[in-house]
Amino acid sequence: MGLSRDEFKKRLDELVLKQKELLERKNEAVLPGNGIFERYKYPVLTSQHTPLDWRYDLNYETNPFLMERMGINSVFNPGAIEIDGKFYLVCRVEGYDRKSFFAVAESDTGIDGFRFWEKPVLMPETSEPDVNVYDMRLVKHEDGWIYGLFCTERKDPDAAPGDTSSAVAQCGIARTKDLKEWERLADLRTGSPQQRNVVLHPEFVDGKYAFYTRPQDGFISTGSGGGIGWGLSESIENAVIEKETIVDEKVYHTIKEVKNGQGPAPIKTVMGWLHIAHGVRNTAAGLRYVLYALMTALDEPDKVIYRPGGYLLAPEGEERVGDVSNVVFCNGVIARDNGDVYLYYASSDTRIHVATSTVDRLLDYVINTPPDPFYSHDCVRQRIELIERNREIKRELGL
Ligand code: M1P
Repeated sequence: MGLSRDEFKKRLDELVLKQKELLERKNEAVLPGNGIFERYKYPVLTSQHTPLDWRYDLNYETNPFLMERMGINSVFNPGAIEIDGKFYLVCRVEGYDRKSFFAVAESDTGIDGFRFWEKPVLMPETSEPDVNVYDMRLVKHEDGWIYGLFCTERKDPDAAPGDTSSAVAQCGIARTKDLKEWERLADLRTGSPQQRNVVLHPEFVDGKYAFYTRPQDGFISTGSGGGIGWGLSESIENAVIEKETIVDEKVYHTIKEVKNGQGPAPIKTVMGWLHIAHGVRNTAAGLRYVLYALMTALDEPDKVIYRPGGYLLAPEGEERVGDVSNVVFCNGVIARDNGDVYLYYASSDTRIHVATSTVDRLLDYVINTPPDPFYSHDCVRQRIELIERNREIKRELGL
């Protein structure tokens, strides 16, 4: 029973060749784009980019059909960081068994050529094992460490008998110097029953560690909580937020009417802290996740100074479809010293894409995009003003 040794070798060669083609595929910007950012033709990482030896038993004796023994379902929601000119993504990788874990992939270009390191990250645990971990936000903090904040999920101890899906989400914290050795710290403690989308601010504020949070009552629903929160902690080893305030709340009949959450750590610019966040609205087809931007004051990172209306990036084409369709989610961005910005976003909880822009373009977007007027009538007025301003320009341009 099983393949002959020759057939086994032939099948293995085919698998290796197919993956080589995928890994070496060059990416290209989709032009002309919208001027704010460029999307790219191909995702930068998918489940098929994971090494074959993570999925196949390559031993003829124990796997004579050369079957995929332990499949990878999806690769998404990566934290991102640049170290010595290289692009690193700490991806959320989900096995066929539904468990997520972290794995590092690196690239020289940031738009293609991402390769996973030999093994995924074996994240140390606290005394209370994580059932699932996901969505790491990487932050180079001014204290000298690289922090990875992520969601740690455990079964809800108060779940009713027979309820095998209720979970409690909290913020796990780990730190590293090289993305290889990780020191796990105590989970963040706040007054909220649940936390997701917690992000460490890169600088001390009033001499304390500062966190963007997302207080929520339930696992999925934010209930009376919600909004991007903010809190300070004396310590990072045993981080506790005594007082949580809301920086950016969810708002009726907007792209963030159901919930929202901070994306990656904000980018420091001359004009303020530039934030990418996600907003969630309800539809008959379920929740729709889009990305939006805002800016907070340099000296008060919890005070919003620009709030462009509407979304920055929404799912398009194949991005719309996946395990959790109609979702884009971003928890990783790289802003280089030359002002180039690489925004890593996942589509439909399935695969990772990149969009490129610059700090200058994003500043222009955040500062000059009109805020959401919240009423249809005012939205029309806003658009008519644009049309009228364009009338003369169009004449000059001969349009
Ligand atoms: O499925 C969409 C996203 O749902 C959650 O985000 P939020 O807490 O804002 O609802 C997260 O589980 C995220 O990983 C996921 O992409």
